Amino acid sequence: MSDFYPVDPAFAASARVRKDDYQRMYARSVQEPEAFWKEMSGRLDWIVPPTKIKNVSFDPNDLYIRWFEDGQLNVSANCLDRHLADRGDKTAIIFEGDDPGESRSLTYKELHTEVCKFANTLKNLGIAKGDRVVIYLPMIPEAAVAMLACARIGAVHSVVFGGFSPDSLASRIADSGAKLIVTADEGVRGGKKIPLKANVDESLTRPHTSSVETVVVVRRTGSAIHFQSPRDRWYHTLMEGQSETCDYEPMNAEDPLFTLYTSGSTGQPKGVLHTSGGYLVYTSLTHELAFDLREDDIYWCTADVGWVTGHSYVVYGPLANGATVVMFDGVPNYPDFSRFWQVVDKHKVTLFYTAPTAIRALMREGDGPVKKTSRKSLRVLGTVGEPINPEAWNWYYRVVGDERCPVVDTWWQTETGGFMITPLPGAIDLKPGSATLPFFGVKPAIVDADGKTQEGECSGNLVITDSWPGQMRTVYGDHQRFVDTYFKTYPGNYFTGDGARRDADGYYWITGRVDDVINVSGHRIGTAEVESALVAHPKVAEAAVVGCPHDIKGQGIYAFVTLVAGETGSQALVKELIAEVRKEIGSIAAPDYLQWAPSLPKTRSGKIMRRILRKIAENQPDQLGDVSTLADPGVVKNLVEERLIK
Ligand code: 6R9
Repeated sequence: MSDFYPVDPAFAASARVRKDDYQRMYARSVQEPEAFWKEMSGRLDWIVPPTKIKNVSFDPNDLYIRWFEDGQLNVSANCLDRHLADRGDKTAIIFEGDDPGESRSLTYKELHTEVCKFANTLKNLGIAKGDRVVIYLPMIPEAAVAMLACARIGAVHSVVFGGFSPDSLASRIADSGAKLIVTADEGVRGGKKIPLKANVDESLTRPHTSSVETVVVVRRTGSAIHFQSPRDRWYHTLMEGQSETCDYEPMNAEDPLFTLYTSGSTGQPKGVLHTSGGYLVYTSLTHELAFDLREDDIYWCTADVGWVTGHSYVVYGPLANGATVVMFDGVPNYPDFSRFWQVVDKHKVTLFYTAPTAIRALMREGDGPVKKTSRKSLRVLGTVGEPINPEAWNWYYRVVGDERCPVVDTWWQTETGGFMITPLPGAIDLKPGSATLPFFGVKPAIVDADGKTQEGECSGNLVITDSWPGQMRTVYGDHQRFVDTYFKTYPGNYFTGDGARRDADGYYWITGRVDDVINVSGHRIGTAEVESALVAHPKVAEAAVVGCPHDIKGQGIYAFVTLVAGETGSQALVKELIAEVRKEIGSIAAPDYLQWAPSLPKTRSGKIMRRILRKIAENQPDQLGDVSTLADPGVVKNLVEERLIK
C-alpha cells in the first residue's frame, strides 16, 4: 500500500491544469481575487455581465457576502439554452433505473423542451419568481427538470431527500412556506417501493403546511395512490399541450436559487440558501477542473439530488458545462454487488464520483464483483462525504481504477456550494486519505480552540479566512442563525465544523466533525434531532446521542437513554424507540446502538458531558479524561460496564 502517488505524466500531458498552472493560478486567485473571479465569471452567459465582483465582510457584527452583485443571468439558460446551438443533440442525461432493464436518455434539446414545458406548467399553477417549491422525487430525470424549471422562472426550490419521513418533510414545508410540491406516486430502490405520495399526504396533515396549494405527481410505478382533487395533479396531464418554449426570468446574481436543509449541532435543520451567479460560476469551474472534464466524457455521480452533491455535481455544475450526466435511481448492491461497474460498462462512464461508505461496502464483498467487469472507460475517480480511510482509497485506486485513474478526494459542505479542498488530477500528487490542497480562491487555516492560527505542520479546527463565490449566503428565514453558527466561533473566519491536520507538504487531512454532528454514510445527522425524536416517546426521560465507529458507514449512531421513573428497558422497547426515530426523521437517523443509562454524566451546571459518552461509545473507557467536574462521577462506572461495543 503506497501513501504517495505522483501525478501520472501521461495524464498531465493533456490535463486542463498542470502543476505549475495550479501554483500560478492559486497564487493569483488569492492575491487578486477580483481579477481572477471576473475572468472566471466569463465562463457563463450573462444577461448583464457583472462589473462589481466581490463585496464581502466576515465581521459577525456586520456580515454580508455578495458576488457579481450587479450581474444578471438565468441559471437554467446557462444549463440549457446556451448549449442548444452546439450541443443540442448531445446527450444531457442518461437515466439508469433501479431495474437494470430500464434506461433512457435525453438530449440537451429534449431536456430544454421538458424544462420549458414544466416551467410553463408551474406558471399556470400560479408559481412566480420568489415562490418556494418543494421537490420530493426519486433520482429520475423529472427531478432535474423540476429544479431547472424553478430556476427558469425564478422560483426557489427545496429538494427533500426521498428517504426522509413525513414529519421531516412537513418541517421543511413549514419552514419554507412552499406553495407547491413535486413528487412521484412511488420510488423504487433495490427492488423495494417507497410510498412518496402517501408520505406527502401524511406530511400535509401536519401543522403549518397549509401554504401548499398544489401537489404535482409524476407517475413512476403506476401503483394506485390516493388522489385529492383539486389539490393533486398528474405531471403528465399538466404537461400535455404546454408550449415548448418559455422565456427565462432575468435574475440578479444574488437572487436565491435554492434552499437545502442540513443538520447542525443544535435545533432543527437549517435551510442553507444558495444564490445564482456565484454558485454557478463556482460549481461549474470546480466540476470542470477537478474531473478534468472533456467534451466526450460520460460523467456519473451516484449522489441523490436530495443532497448538495446531487445539486452541485449531478445537476448544476455538469449541465452548466454541457456534460453528459448519468442519473442512477438504484443502489450499489441491487441486483448484485457488480451493479456500479455494470452501469459503468453499459454507459461507458469515464468520470465516476461516489462516497467512501459505498466503496467500503463494496470492498467488503472482495474483488470478484469488480473484476468481472471491464471498467476500461474510466479515467478519473472521485469521492466525497466523509474522510476516506487509506485502505478504501487504495482499493478504489487499485481494484476499481486498475491503478490507472487518479482519485480525487473532494472536501466540501452543503454550506460551501462546491469543492474547497481537492486534488486537480493533472496537477496535484495524491496521498490516500488527504483531500490535498485548496481550490482556487479558497484560503483555509487551522486554528486552536482559542482561535489562534497555527502555522506549518499542525492540527486543529478548520476555518476559511475569506469568501469564495459558491458560499451559502444565509439561513433561510434566520440570518442571525447563519451569523451565529458560522462566524461567531472564530470572528473574521467561516468555521467549517471540521477538524483537520496539515502536513509538512501543506496537505490537508480532514479528521471529521468537531461539533455535535454525526456523519453517517456521508449524511449529516444532528445529535439534537435524534435526541428530540427519542424524548418524544412517553417512556423516555432523557437521551444523549453520540457517534461511534462503524466499518461501513464511517460513523454509527449511539444513543444513551434514560427512562422515566418506574419504567425498565427491554429489547422490545429498544426496537420501539428505534422505530420512533425512523418515523420521526427517516431510516438514516436510526440508532445503531441504544444503551440504557440510569443517568447521564453531567457537569454541576447540568450540561451533559458528551466527551465522556463519546469515549464510551468508541470503546475507549481508559481515555475518559478528567471526570472531576462531574456532578456524580459514579454515573460513568455503570455506563462503562454496560457499554455495547467492547
Ligand atoms: C459535500 C457534503 C459536509 C461534511 C463536512 C465533512 C464531511 C465531506 C469530505 C468530508 C472528509 C471529504 N466531508 N467531504 N470529510 N473528506 N472528502 O458531503 O456535504 O452533507 O454538508 O457534509 O461532510 O465533515 O463537514 P454535507
